[in-house]
Amino acid sequence: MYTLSAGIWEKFFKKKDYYVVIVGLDNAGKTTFLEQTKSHFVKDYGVLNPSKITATVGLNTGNVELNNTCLHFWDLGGQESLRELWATYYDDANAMIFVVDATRSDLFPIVASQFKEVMANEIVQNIPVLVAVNKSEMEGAAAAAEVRMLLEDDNHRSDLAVLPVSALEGTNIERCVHWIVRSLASQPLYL
Ligand code: G3D
Repeated sequence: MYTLSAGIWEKFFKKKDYYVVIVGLDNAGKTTFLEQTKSHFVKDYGVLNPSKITATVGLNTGNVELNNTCLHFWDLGGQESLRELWATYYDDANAMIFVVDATRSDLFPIVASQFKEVMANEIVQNIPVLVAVNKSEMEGAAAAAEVRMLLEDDNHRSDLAVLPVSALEGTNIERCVHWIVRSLASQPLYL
């Protein structure tokens, strides 16, 4: 009985920490996404200054608090040599954001094979995954539905979302973060 009430208390009232990995090819906009997330959710963080964003060589981190949830973001470098390191972060990850540059359809075959590899990981199969179809404000950018078709293949999962975003302009950033929080909150309660 105690365990049950302690479990319910924890689920609803205790501040929860979750780890969210942000992956995607180099230049997809991962760091901009994280910076924009911080400027939306962290008080007094300041306005995003794109010229201060440089390529991710190792890891960028950022924390965002919403209600009783703290999201710890890890923005992982996307260069080919760094991609094999992504999996070393999955063990502790509770959710994933996979950023796609919607303007680079020439890279879609690489994106699709990278996504397939990521989704084949057993840990990733059990955490919510949000595909941020970035740079969607640009003329000629692929629509989210097109990217969904490209990536979905046999991934018909309910905890997979594909959303158009503009990390630069901040479009849909809040929606993405709220989707992550909702998906994490609806995970089963283990007592
Ligand atoms: P990465 O962390 O995935 O490597 P970055 O990518 O966040 O460093 O972004 C790479 C480039 O894409 C940056 O431009 C950045 O301003 C741009 N970018 C990121 N998000 C968007 C977006 O939503 N729309 C547009 N138009 N550009 C975006 P530079 O010129 O600094 O390389």
